Amino acid sequence: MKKISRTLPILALLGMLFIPAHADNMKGMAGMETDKHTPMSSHKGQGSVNSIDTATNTVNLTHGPIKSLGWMGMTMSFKVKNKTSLDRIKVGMKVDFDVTKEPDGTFVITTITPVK
Ligand SMILES: [Cu+2]
Repeated sequence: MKKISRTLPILALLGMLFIPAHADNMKGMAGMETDKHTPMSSHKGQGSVNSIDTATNTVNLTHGPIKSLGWMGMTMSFKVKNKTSLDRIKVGMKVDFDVTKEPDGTFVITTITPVK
């Protein structure tokens, strides 16, 4: 019994450390963070392409941290504003992209290009 009562609090603590990290980050993505004052500002990111959906103009990226947005690196999907920029990229490519926050709070890629 002694052993259990010592281990459980440690497990609970570990859970608290690991679970909220990504949840907090996704809150920022949903537009609940602080950059309301600069809604159309552009942020530069870099990542690799996991999938491209030309029917919905959506691209799934694993991107690195974007400091100007307070984002950690993660895998997520973005709408791409300029259809034709999807013609230049392929699954597996490393890409540079610009992302802006729309008035409705969603994040949209304006330009996406292969890393030179
Ligand atoms: Cu993200």
